[in-house]
Amino acid sequence: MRRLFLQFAAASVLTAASIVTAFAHASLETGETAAGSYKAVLKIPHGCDGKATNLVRVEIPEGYIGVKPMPKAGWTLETKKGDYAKKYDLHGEEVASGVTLVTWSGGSLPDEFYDEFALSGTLAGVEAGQTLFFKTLQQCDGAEVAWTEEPAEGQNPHSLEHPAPSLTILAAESGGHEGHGAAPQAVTAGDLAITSGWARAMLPGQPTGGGYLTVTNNGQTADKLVSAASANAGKVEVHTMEVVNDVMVMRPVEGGLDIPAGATVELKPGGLHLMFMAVKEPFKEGGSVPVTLEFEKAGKVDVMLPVQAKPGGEDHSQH
Ligand SMILES: [Cu+2]
Repeated sequence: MRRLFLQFAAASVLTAASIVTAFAHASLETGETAAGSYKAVLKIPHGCDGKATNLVRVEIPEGYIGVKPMPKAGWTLETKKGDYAKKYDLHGEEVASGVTLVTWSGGSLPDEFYDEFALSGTLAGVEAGQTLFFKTLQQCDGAEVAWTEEPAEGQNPHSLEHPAPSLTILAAESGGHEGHGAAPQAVTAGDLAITSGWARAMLPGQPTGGGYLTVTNNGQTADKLVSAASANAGKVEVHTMEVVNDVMVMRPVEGGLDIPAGATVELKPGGLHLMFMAVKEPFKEGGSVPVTLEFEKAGKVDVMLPVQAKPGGEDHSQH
């Protein structure tokens, strides 16, 4: 079989560059986690324009509750408390307010050293795929850096000059969600019928996986698959794949996938597919993956994709 050369060489170079950039920005040591207790370790990699850092202030994002900062020798620690935007349940107790701003000041962190500033707390009321931004102000003698930029919808966060340290919420550990070798199921929603769904079994350590299904529109009006989500993946995208000059190119479908009136749209290996990203537990043969599809007209539709091991298909190991 002829090997297709994937367009990943360029992607790998980009990744290497992003890693270098990431070290130069204020960032969180752990940038991905599931809801529950979370220790935020903020890394300050350098001073401001060569000057020593003497103040670090962090805005606590909504959804990170019961926050306690860790004192640091040589630094004065101050917290500001306030009301959260909503009420949370923390170990059976209702929590409506807490620490919203933390400041470490009066220390001196030379430009040539890095240091860490830690918080402990609980991520509550957050959803898989959501990103929390820990806006940070870094002050030095007469200079400052505000790490407060958030990427706009669809913008590459690596293109920002001073991105806010960010945390992506992952799906909780699966357990009880997986069926046992469930047969493919047909689901109807309005004029749509969803059939032949399955997800490909993944290799241990593989972070991304593929899912397939067929959507038939039995109605008189066009619909559109606008998004997909799964409790078993941090993010789900609809991808197209085509071979251009012997190069296999995979990319997200822009603006939703059209399901024309009377048409059948197949997501199948080697073509359109669901791409599961930030998968915590690789899909195992015999299990099943819950997916919520959102259509413009038919609304949200829940489907279960049985996990099957089949040869071939697109290579998801690299992105
Ligand atoms: Cu893909």
